Amino acid sequence: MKKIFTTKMSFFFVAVILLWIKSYFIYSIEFRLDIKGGIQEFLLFFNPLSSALIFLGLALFAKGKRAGIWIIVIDTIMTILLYANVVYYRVNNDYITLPTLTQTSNFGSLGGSIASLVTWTDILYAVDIIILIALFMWSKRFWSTSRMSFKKPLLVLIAGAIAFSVNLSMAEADRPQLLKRTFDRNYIVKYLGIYNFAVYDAIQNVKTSSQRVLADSDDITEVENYTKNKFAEPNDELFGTAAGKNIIKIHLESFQTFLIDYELHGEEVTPFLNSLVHDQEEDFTYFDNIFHQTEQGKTADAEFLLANSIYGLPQGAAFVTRGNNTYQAFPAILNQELDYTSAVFHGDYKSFWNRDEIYKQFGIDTYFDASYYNMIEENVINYGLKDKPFFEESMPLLESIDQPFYAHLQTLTHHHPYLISEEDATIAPAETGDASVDRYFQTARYLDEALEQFFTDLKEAGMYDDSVIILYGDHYGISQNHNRAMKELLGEEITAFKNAQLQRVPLFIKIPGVDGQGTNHNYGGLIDVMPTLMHLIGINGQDYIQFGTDLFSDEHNQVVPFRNGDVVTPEFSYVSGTYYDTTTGEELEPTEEMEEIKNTAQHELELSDKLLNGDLLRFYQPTEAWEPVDPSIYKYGKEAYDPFESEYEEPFDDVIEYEDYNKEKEETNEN
Ligand code: GP9
Ligand code: MN
Repeated sequence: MKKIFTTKMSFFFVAVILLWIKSYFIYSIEFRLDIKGGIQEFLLFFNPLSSALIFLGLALFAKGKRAGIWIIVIDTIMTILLYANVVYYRVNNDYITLPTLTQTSNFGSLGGSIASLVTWTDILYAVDIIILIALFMWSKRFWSTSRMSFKKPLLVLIAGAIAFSVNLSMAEADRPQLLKRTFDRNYIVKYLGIYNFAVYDAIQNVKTSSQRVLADSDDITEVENYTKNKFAEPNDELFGTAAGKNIIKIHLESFQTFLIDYELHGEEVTPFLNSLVHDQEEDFTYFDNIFHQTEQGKTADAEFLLANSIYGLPQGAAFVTRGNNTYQAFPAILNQELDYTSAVFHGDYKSFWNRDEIYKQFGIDTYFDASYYNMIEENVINYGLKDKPFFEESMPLLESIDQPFYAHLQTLTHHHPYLISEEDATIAPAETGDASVDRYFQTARYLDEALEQFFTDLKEAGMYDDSVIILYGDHYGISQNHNRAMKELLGEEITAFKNAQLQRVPLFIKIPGVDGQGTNHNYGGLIDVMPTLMHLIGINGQDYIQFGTDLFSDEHNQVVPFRNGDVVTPEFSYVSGTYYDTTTGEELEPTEEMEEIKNTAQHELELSDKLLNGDLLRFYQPTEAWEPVDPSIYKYGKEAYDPFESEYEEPFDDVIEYEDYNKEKEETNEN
């Protein structure tokens, strides 16, 4: 018995087990990880093991008793890292990242209240270290003084690496492309643990900062020349027609253009949106040839395109990996040029897609995230708040902010895997047998109804007639994994060409006091929305770096680069290396001109990447009066702004568990 506790190896394993159990225990009680299903439950328990084996295992390379000291030192460092995250989480509901460490403002809120965040029971989190020290003092006299053979620590590290691979592959099966898509810190911590998250975060930051360091002010000139040359002069009749008006921008989650006027079982799926297309009285201009241009960042990419007229990145979400860049985003421009306020409304928690950080760089004054909404069981489905309560509860919040405002409302129910309760479904599902595709129409209908109600509320509040209203689909909802079902629904084979054409998303714009144009067939992308809006508001876009052009301008460029390098124009489409006639879908032999157009479009994407990777806007002064955005002045959450001081029930306790959620994701792999 004594022998078991007196060797270096046994001391090491005691340390591993204690750190493992402690980490699991702290994750469970301190972080709100929203664990759903057995796999997530298991991984939360399992994930500290690999870190404990690998990090503590390094200590075993030290000679003799020093190995014991190193185990204690490394254990203490890991505990400090974990505990610092606990304290940070208690205030910010988020984890520490390297950039947040350098932005002292993040700790500003911590400063005064640090004492209230730490309780005496926290000392329990160090109990294992005290046990280890005692065990070490007692047992070290029995330890051998020589270095152990290299084999043993090596085996430990290999075991740690195997545990990590098992962990990561199970996590990726449950959440495809977990690390690449850079979803949410919460996900990475849930699946891989806080220690692995810290390593991941460090690697990301080294990558980002090295590219940034190598860039200099000359690099912006090439980008500036390109965008100035592409700039399209405003449409004289429309320029400034919306000056001083509120902007209400509504993000239609996963909404593709094919839904407009689509009939299922002889019924319109989205009668309300269809009425905006067809009813001239509504004065909307509907664009039917707009493409989404997003990649892995999905919603975040769409938001990014609309707020900056800069493309997202080919991999990962710029929202996350370039979340600390300098931007000259639309909300900040509106504020500096015309004294607008800005707010985002969204029924999900603030750290998703790193919104709570990048919004500061965009100059967004208020972020009404899920903490402002009543997230009770009946109001919540899938990723967050259902669209109907979302719009309903957004109304008073919208009325609480200073006008003129830029308000961005982000819907959520019409999101893969399109979960909907029976009471909320007012149209029967499609019958392809592909469950998420079948429900896609039901959640689209639900969104349509939610919008109709919101428009009524806007009218009642007197805001409808006096606001610019924009609606846009953010990205596809049905991926190529569902081609069989889509073929059945659309009555044609989903070829590569057809799939590219399906990347259309609707765009609606209403300008107060200006007649709608009905359907505008101009080709464009989400990249073009900001330049269009700027001109309507009466700000000339020429001074700013924007890759898109005004959709209403006679000089608007109708070449649409996709983020994957494909290109669509009214005449031809370039899809995975092949040219097609956009109208007929027939393959084409490319002319030199077509190749040049395609190359220019791809060059544009490269310039956009260069701009982001080098953080080049920090070198750009758009106007004499321009003041770089200071992210430290923005604070989000009810502590910063709470118009009604409403008390909501503690979220998540009541969130519905979806047993088939993970199963379905596995079947479809990715939405
Ligand atoms: C989550 C929501 C969904 O907050 O925006 O993002 P998506 O999965 O569409 O990128
Ligand atoms: Mn989305």
